Amino acid sequence: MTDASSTPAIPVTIHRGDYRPPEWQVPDIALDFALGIDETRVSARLSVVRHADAPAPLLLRGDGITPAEVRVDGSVWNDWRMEGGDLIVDLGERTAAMVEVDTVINPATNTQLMGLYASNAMLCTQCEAEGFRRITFHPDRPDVLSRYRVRMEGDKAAFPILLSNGNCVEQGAGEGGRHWALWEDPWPKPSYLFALVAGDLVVNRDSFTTMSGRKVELGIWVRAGDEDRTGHAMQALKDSMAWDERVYGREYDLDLFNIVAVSDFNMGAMENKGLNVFNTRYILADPDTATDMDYDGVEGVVAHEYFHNWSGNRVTCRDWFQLSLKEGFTVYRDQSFSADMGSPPVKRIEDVRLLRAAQFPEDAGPLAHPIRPDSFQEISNFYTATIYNKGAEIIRMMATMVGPERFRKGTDLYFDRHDGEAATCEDFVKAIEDGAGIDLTQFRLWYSQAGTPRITARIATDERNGERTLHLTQVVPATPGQPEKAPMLIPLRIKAYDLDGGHGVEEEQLVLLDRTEMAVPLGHYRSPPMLSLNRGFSAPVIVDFAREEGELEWLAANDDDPFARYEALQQLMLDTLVTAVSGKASDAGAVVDAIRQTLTGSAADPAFVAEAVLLPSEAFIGDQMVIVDPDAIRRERLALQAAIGTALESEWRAILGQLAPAATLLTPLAKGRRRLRGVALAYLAATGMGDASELAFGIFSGADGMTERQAALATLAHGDSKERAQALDIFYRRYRDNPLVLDKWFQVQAWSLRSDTVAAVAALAEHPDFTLTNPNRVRALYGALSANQAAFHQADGAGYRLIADLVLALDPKNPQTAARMIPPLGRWKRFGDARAAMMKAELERILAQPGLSRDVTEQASKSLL
Ligand code: 0A1
Ligand code: ZN
Repeated sequence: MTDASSTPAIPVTIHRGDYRPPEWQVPDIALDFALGIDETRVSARLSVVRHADAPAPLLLRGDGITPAEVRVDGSVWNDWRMEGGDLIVDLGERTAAMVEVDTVINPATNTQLMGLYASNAMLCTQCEAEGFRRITFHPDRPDVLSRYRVRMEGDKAAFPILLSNGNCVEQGAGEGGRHWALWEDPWPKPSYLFALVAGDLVVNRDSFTTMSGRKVELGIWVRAGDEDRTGHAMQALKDSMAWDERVYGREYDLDLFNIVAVSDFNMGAMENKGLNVFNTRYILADPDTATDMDYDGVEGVVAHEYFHNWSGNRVTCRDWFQLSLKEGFTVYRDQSFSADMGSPPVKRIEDVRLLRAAQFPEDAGPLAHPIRPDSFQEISNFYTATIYNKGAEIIRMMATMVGPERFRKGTDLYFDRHDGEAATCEDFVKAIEDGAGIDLTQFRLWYSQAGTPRITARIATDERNGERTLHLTQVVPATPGQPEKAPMLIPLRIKAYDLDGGHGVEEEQLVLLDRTEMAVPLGHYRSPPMLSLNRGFSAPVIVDFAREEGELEWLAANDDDPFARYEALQQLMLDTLVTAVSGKASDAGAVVDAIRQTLTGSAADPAFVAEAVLLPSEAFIGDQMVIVDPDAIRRERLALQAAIGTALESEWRAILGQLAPAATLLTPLAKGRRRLRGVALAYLAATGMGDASELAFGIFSGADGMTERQAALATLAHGDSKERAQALDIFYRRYRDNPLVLDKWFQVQAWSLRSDTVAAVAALAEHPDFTLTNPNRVRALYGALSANQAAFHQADGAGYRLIADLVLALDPKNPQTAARMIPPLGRWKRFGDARAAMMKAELERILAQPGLSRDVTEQASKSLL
């Protein structure tokens, strides 16, 4: 066996239109593992059945493995050959056969974290999307579904716990201190949902009784010492199970549900059938080490993976072009769940903020792709904000257009029709059409057209009679490979407020914008109506609307849709900032007044207030401009922050003067109050007031939990006080043995608004606690740097160089995580000629590296276009 990756020199492009049904199915598969950290022997028995009419060779995918022996129907078989990494077995005229292949793999040297790998002396698997082929030869495509029987054997001291999908049906002791277990999963599944875990783990056990009265045993498996930090994940799991029954009528279908937390993991978590594998950061939480945001992350990801049991596992994807079928729908489901568990408006604001931060730039850059892509080279590169988050918005729009009851009829029909199948996005849309009774012909364009639609709104007045008309236009921008676009169906929730007693409609309406230009009669208004547009962010679009003077202020204070209130205040801040950045005189007065109003608003939920008064991010300000000037944005944003800090000093001090809620209190109200305190501290610190560092240090030292501690540390990290150094040092010494908290220590320094952050990141990369082998650590340092606009775009190009160096160093170890660092370099068109030249030069330097992975090659070469 070799561990060489079978990456071809010239990446092959795979096209959605080339899909052909599999010629062979594998109804049953038995796997036998003789486990060892640096040598694991795998024997696979595949019962294969021909579906093609004529004889066809059996194509079994492989990546970095070689067959030790091939047997067919019990006899050694020589009619096979290798093609690239794949194994082609010639079965002659046979229509069915039992094919056995033995392989040997080395989990210890598997730094890609795909297939079977070692993490902290434990063995675990990651098979989505195409990792199963690194374990054994197999068609390894999601439309081949099999029943799995998994036997594993290993040293009992090293691997006391042996887990796989489904139920443990037998176990026993072997010779020489070894033991074994046999697991069976009754539900046919694609290979990407296979999982195995072996190691020294402890469990938090609980149970859940389903709506039909079946008792399900729940287990969360972690390393000894971590079990006390699994309570929140367990509660989230039980809440998710109950929610999916209540809201979607979906019941869990095995007697056992296990979750395992691993430290080295490329993504957030994985929905393997009955055995979810999680990044520790989405399982472990206690008030001393996790922020409120971390707690919410745990709850959301546990729900997401659990919901996949129906949207993903029971109904899976036909091919990887359909990835958004399971991901968009499941993100929509987890967003709805989290909204129900906390505050719906605040959750909506957070989701939209994420969409704008991660997906809009993707849709506007060289890597733009529709939620159902037409081609790819490496599927790992398509686990994107477009597939996930824009995908969720597409599902949300369907739900908005038909309402909750009809939407439920649609999803019921979808699950009924396709249970046990590998389905397509088209199958989902058809089920919603048929079940909910709606024509989605034009709406389907959301699946095929990339790019964020841009809407222009204008209100015209008929001077003779005071009739007002809303004129809407839409433009879907050109994206790579899609120069021309057709107009989309865009559902816009709108409401026009009448301040002056005309006869305007004051009810909310759902406008279905389905053409390039459209006129919507609003009725008669004596003075211009206050128009609330795209309420609740009903469509993932950009709206340009030249507003009347004072309109945004009015909406920020009075709109009855909280999202629209938030949006109005954000727009007011954006307008002020964009004016300032373009060198024109701007006035912070209106923003200050609107923030004051929001702070003192009577029924104000502190979590909502905290979100609403937060300034837009530097990146989002940049997104409003044709050519981004990161330094001017940094300067003007800090200036506005300081002005707001000074003008509302007593309000901020009053918020901080109140007692902080106990860190153990995790109610939405307590979380909201902590969030608002963090925002207040940041505003005060921005003023540079004499006591700001002391104040922050006081909060840092006095904090009884991580939310306040991290907020204070992050605030201090922006400055250069002696308290900054002290706090960083205290934090490091206290948490140096807790990897997840140490990630925060790296992260707050890379987030810093100081002018020496790039140099600081370069120095931190040499820190003894920094390592390229842990994706969380890499993201904490370098991911934070590329999210720090002015630092990443430092004028001398040092930020770009650092990221490119990282990509080159990481690619040979972990191409998937390396490739994820490239997209920020691909935004060169927006940052002016000097920066563009440097960014392109770094992309070219990456591409010049011999032996580059398919992952990085695809991202870097597309980023240059
Ligand atoms: N399906 C998972 C995401 C996931 C995808 C690929 C992975 O490989 C490293 C891991 C996880 C989800 O949506 O949660
Ligand atoms: Zn998912």
